[in-house]
Amino acid sequence: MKAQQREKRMINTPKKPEWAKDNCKAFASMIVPGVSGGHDGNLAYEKQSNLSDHSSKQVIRAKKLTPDDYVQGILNQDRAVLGRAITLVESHSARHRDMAQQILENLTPYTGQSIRVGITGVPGVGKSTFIEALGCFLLNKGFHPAVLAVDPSSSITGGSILGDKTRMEKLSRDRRCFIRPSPSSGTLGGVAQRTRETMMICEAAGFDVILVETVGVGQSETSVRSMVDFFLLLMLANAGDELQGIKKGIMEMADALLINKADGDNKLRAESARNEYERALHYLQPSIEGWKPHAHTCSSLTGEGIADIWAVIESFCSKTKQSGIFYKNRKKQALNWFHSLIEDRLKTLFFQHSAVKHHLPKIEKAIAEKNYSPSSAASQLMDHFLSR
Ligand SMILES: Nc1nc2c(ncn2[C@@H]2O[C@H](COP(=O)(O)OP(=O)(O)O)[C@@H](O)[C@H]2O)c(=O)[nH]1
Ligand SMILES: [Mg+2]
Repeated sequence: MKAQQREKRMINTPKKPEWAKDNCKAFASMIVPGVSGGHDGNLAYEKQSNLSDHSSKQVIRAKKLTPDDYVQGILNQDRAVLGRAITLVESHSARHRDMAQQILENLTPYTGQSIRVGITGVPGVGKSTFIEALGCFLLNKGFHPAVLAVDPSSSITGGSILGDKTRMEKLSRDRRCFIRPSPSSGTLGGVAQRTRETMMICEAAGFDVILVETVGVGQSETSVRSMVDFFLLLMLANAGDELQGIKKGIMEMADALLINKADGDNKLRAESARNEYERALHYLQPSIEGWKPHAHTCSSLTGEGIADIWAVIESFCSKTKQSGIFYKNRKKQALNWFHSLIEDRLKTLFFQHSAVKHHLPKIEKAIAEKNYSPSSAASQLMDHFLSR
């Protein structure tokens, strides 16, 4: 009876899960009593013999893992620990984040050995199909690819890469490959940060090619560019003018252009588009010092051109490693990441400050009504922040 009352109370009391963001109020479900054991990345299903019957029924009890357990599990390529470590990285709970930081800190010496490739292009260009083709090619060559995504819109779409798993059928079934959907909520900065951390964990677990797909349209290209060695832009032959317009800025970030769907009737068109893009590239500033981007064609459906584009990526790596640019870029990326983390944290600290929260609405109103100049308003708010 007592247990029933407790259960009823739990069901009727809305509860915000620990991993949720502070400002999140609404939840579609409530916490209901479940099996014993916690949530925070607990692994290890401890088998317990059933007391009363002879069936092989097992009670699943989660065992808490220490940061050391996580580190060892990841280094031992234990996929269950890997998945749980990533869940920890993606959590919004301060306790989980602290633990994740500790794990990442210990894993740092084991990271950085992979080739990091970013893949971008408009929706429908064939990114996921291309990743399936390239991933299978890499598996055959003895690599262990991991596929990640940066998709700030996935809180709306529900994690696009999951839907994409149908396009990555072979890869998602292969145990040598690891596919992780984008973290399901947060700002672009937050999503990108978690993807970076997930990338580090994957590297420590022995994945040697990390393929990062940009899913959201817009700024995710810039964040993916800033976390990969090689940035590949997939394009279509015969794309409309307005599409090419959008692409100019992104074209400047790319280390290679790849006209996809060069098959069947489209093959000739793809070839002439390649020539056109090759001319356009001539006028653009290369993104990486000492590397001249070129346009290529491929068919992710037939696999034609996949080996060639991998050869381009390998040649990029060997050339830039030889010149030292590869390592210089990695260092630059790490420093930029560090600075953007500091900026993010300061910003959060500022806007969460009680005096700032108190004065902000009045000051904003005064600016809107032109009673106050934005610069003196900013100074005043800063004084409030620093005074306490
Ligand atoms: N003919 C042809 N179709 C392709 C090729 N690559 C992708 N597609 C098709 O294009 C559509 C969109 O592909 P998808 O990989 O989901 O694109 P994404 O949105 O960029 O990830 C699908 O119907 C694919 O089958 C290709 O190389 N050739
Ligand atoms: Mg896709």
